[in-house]
Amino acid sequence: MRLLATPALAINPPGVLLQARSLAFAPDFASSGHVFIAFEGRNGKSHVERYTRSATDQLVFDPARRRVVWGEIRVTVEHALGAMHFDRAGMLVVGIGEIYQQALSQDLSSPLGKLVRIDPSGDDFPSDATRNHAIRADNPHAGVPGAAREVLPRGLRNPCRWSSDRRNGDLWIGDVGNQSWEEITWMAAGSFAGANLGWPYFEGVAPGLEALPPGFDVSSLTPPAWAFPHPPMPGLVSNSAGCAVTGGVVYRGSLMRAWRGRYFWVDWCRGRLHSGVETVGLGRRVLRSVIDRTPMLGLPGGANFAQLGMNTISEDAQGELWIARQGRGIGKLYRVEPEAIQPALADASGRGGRRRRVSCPTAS
Ligand SMILES: [Ca+2]
Repeated sequence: MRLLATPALAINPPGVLLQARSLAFAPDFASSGHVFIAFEGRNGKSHVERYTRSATDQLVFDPARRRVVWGEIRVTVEHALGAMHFDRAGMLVVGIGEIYQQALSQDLSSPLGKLVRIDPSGDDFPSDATRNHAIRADNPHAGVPGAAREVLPRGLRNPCRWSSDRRNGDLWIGDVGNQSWEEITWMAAGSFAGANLGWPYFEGVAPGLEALPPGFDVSSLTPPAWAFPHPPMPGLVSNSAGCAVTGGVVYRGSLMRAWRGRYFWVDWCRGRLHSGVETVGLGRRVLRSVIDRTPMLGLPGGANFAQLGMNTISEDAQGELWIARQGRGIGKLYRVEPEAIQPALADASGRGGRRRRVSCPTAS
């Protein structure tokens, strides 16, 4: 593997802050050449845009062939657009954080604090130049008056990293908590539309920032499959798993057969890799046998990635695990291999001028 000297796409007009958040290749990329990019910038707002491969050079995208899919989404730097993936129906699903206004997570008229699902090939908002996408009729709020028709599950704080199990389509969401708990939620395919994950009424398994409304049916909420508390402040010196979850993936690769079917995630604050076994117990979807896998990674001197911002754990086409670490001069992409973790692609750092760091969770 080698890093090409010329970026496939540069979208950073002079003087405009941009911070890439996520990208997704169209399911029909081989024929369409479409790639979708979520980024923030332009007066503090975030955008999903589509770019198309150059007709003359297959290794680059043509900045002129740009289509705004959803623009001008008001977010904060910390809670912006997150992971973006296509679902099995070919719809684009994006995680969006709230903006320190907790009530928005429960407000169906807002896309913030939600996962949203859009059809980027159409336009159901012809009078809105910032919304150039269609809504599938099976979106759970497609016909709800006053609701943002894109909304899937609500009640999230900062779902910046989530994934879909390639084997069965189950959804796994890492939701970054506020001051005390991190949580991971597992929902079976087909069950997550319209679900409510509970923020700001709950933070992990603890009471959240807002009291439950009178008469609210707590049983209607989807509880986390796993939650872990932050370490005592200040410092990160306890055995806590961390303070800003970087949601992961269910391993379906072949390099580490014993790990198949386990859910792997990391934490932005402590930089440790964990795994858990998915199971259904007492009517709930939970993780059990949670193990800190960091010592097995064979890092020099037994080190981990503490404080180094592991902001993505994902999978490749073969289902193998990759971890990205952010930071100017230290940004790297790693592939997890048996008994070792090998730097696979060096220098994905901010060096080089225009490239910006890719960030996701922060401790805030
Ligand atoms: Ca439109």
